[in-house]
Amino acid sequence: MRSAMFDRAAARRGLAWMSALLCLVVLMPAGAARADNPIVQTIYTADPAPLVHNGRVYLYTGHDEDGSTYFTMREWRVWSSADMVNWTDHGSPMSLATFSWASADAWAGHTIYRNGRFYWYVPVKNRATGRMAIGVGVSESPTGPFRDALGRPLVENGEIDPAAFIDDNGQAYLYWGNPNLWYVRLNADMISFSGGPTQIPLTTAGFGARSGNTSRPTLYEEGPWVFKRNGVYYNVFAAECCSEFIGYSTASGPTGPWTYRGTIMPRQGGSFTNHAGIVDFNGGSYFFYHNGALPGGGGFTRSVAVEKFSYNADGSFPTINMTSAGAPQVGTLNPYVRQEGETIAWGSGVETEPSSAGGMNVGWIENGDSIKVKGVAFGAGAASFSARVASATSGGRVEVRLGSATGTLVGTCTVSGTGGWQTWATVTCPVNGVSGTQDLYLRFGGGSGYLLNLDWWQFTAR
Ligand SMILES: [Ca+2]
Ligand SMILES: [Ca+2]
Repeated sequence: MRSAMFDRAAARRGLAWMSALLCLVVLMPAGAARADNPIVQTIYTADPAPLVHNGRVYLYTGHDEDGSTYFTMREWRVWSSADMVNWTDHGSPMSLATFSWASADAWAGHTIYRNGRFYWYVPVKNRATGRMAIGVGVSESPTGPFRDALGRPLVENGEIDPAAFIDDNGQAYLYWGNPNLWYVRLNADMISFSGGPTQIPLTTAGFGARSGNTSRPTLYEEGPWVFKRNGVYYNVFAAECCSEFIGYSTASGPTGPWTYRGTIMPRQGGSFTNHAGIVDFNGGSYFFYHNGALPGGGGFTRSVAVEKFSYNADGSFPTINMTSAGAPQVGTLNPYVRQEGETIAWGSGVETEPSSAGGMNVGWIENGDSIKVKGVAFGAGAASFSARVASATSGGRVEVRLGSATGTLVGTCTVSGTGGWQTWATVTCPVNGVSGTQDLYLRFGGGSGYLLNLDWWQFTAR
């Protein structure tokens, strides 16, 4: 299995090296903060759909395959965070294989919660018709696994980019469309609907006049994101390809009539598409999008990023620009409880995979690779560091460092071979001089080749 992944891993190593170089070249002169955008460094991600549930932000994305020259996407991915900077990788709980009737194109989806279940609406190609259709996955957990709720498309008209919305009165809607814009009224079960698909008129008053090419009647391109705030209905969408910017319209009801309100995020970022997802979390508002910011990135190798913003007093959006700094951290991370190795603010050289112990683990770890965990609250001080590790080779070492990957070394755990990449053992080593709130770096050292895998880690207090 590992050897089969070698080519991919080799490609990733190049990516990681370039990533590290990018940090040095672009960020070091700026001083201060290191980049936390894009959110994920281990793979290319696209089409963010954030969902707040029980004090965490769950981020549902697509996955652009390495080296894509088209929208080559076979699975969806889930990440979560309690602080907007350290993101836990929950792997891929839904893929094309989930939908027996789907043949290709695991494209931009949206997940919504209702009555104890999570519904994940996705566009995929229907093998039987060759057209794009909307399927719906369902799970009792935000991280899945998701199963096909229907065994067939929920709705199919050759268009894409579903987004669900539940109004205050309980009526749910599913919006979607490219090049047109559609909705249906979803029933309370969220997997059936009443009435037929209805087209939302694309008028220039509703969705803006194009200034460039006139291949479409309005600015509306794709990717609707519909929500309600202070009694106003918002429809945020990707506008006027190519490159796309993010624009929005508002209405007094969920089906319009819509009024175009202008640009949120200008054309930026090295991807000719963009896709918005917006949530409020812990008193702040957050705008998710994608760009081509990772090394090797572009229109078919995208990465999801996030910015914090505040609505204007009149409810309008400010202009939101892409940054490499990302959103500020909400609170801190507790090192005295188990933290997953795959909870990462910035990873250099590492990848993830499903762990035999459940969840995911970090792998493909080589000499010099590192993981940044931001804003770790050590308080009065830590006494020891433990890590759950595995190694099919002769292991290596986990260096506990502060401030940067080459920052102060406060402890080193030596890892021996455990007899397999999924044969887990716990190593513990003392740490000294660790207190207060720090950016923690786990830096890996050893010989050549893959050294060890990391499932989780935890400190003990002094
Ligand atoms: Ca590596
Ligand atoms: Ca883990």
